[in-house]
This record gives sequence, structure tokens and C-alpha cells, in this order.
Amino acid sequence: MSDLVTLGETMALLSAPRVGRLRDMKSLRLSAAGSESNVAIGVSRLGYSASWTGRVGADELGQMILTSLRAEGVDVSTSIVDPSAQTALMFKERRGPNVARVTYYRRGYAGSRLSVDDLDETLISAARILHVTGITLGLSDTARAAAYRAVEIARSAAVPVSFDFNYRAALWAPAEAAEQFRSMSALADLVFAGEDELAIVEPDDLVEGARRLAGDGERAVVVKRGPKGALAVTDGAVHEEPARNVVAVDPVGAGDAFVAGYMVGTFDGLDVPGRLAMASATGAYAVTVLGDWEGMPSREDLALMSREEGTTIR
Ligand code: KDG
Repeated sequence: MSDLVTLGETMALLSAPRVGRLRDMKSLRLSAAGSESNVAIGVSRLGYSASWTGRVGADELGQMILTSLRAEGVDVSTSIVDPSAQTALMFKERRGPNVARVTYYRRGYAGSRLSVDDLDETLISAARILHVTGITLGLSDTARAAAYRAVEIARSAAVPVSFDFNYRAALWAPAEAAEQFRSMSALADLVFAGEDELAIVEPDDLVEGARRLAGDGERAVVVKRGPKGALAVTDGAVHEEPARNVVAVDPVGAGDAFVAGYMVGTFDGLDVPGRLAMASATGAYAVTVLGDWEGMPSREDLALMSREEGTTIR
């Protein structure tokens, strides 16, 4: 049984080691990347158990993904090796000092073949939280159906549901996504959205939009604002948290680290400001390292944050 249960697509990630055009790179770094498995790794590094369900191809890249997740302590026993499709690919370029660009080869690949039959009802019903994202809703009809079924199982077992919008323009248009974001949010206890993502469903005012999405205290809404920090609306109250001042090397994956931190803060029994502070610390760690999840902190790392700048540990 796991504290966090999540599902989605994890791809093989090929990242450029330096700034420049992908075509000019003579070598790329191979790793795994998937928003939901990134969250699972973040939670696992901070001492709680996490399970990820997804499909990978019966190929070396699929094995690389499963091996990486196992090495991070994530339970992949419910994941499926699909012999009839390949593992999807994601390329990450650094186009300038501040701009990353991501390209996917994922349509019809193994991860998008996730279906309701892949779900483990017992695992979901025993979780402390189920986490789904908008990526799975936009990935394919079968993956979307799996996400809704997982949520239905969780709700009937009184397991809280967490939903992160995670809008990916390569998967679908904003209007279609907005409809799904509204439907899934209505079923969730905890909703995460980037400021720009929230604007897809609530274009007018950030705080009012977050309040509307939160309903009448029906769910908590947490808005990730990048360098502007974060805010949470819970039971009608608005809590704000400034961003940590760090040198960002790779912002991709920071949102997942933030979500993992917020969940861990909840498992730790912290109040909302404490959860936001934990989330902002985990997000700050993630951006300082190349890779979508490699920079996720351990407890020991988090304790180092309070040290004075320039400290050397000997
Ligand atoms: O949240 C980081 C993700 O962008 C990445 O790991 C891959 O799941 C992914 C996606 O769809 O972009």
C-alpha cells in the first residue's frame, strides 16, 4: 500500500547538455520524465511511499524508466510493459539562458494506451491521496477514461483526490482542456494550477478565479506562480508564499516538485502556510539541477536551506 498513488505517462527524456540548437548537440543525456512519476519521486525522496501506474514499451527505454523509478523507491508493480507499442520520447533543448523548449514523440505510444483495465482498485482505495493530471486527460480517450475511473474508485473509498492542470499545448487546445479541467476539478479535493493555466478556466482575476474554482470550501486551490511564489485558497482564506531566491538552471519539473512538497507537508500534518513553505522549498531545489526530477530534495537537503549562503560543510 502507498501513501501516494498516481498514474500517467512517463517518457524517455533526451536533454541537451548545453544551450543551443538541438541539431548542433553531439550527445544528449538520457533520463526519464513524466509529471506524475516526478511527483512520486519527490514524495518518495521525502520519506513517504508512492506508486506509479503507467505503460511503457517492451524496449530498452521502457526498462530504463522502470529501473529509474524503482531506484527512487517508487512502486511500479502495477505498471505494464506493453509489447505492442514503443516508449514515448521527449526532447529538451535550452534555447537561451532562460528558455527551454520541449518536443514530444508520444501520440499513440505506449503511455497513451493506459486504460481502465490497468487500474488496481485495492491500491487506489488504500492510498492517502490519489494524484492525477491534465496531461492524462489530454493524452488519449483511454487514458482520460482511466483517470476518471481512478478518481471514482478513490472517491468511493473516501481517498482525497489531487488534480494538477498541467496544460500541455502540444496535446490539445485550451477550449477542450478548459472543459476537462472544470470537470476534473469538481471531483478533486486539492487542485493545483500554474497562474497561466488557471487563466484557461478563470481568465479575469487570479485570486477571484482561484476562489471560484475552490467553490464554497469544497476544495483547496493552489496556484503556482513561478518566481512570484504561490498562493492557496482554502476554506475561503487566501495564503501567500513568496518564491525562494535561487539560480534556476532548469525550470521543467519545478511544478511537480512543488506538488510533491505540498503533499508531503500535508502528510507531515503541517498547516497550509507550512505546506506552501515546504512546496516552495522543494520547487526551489528542483530548478537548480538539470533534469525533471533529479534535483528533488531529501529531508537532509531541506535542512541545508537554512544555512548561510556560501557555507561549506566539512
Ligand atoms: O512537469 C514536467 C513534465 O513536463 C515532464 O516531466 C514531462 O509529463 C511530462 C509532460 O507531459 O510534459
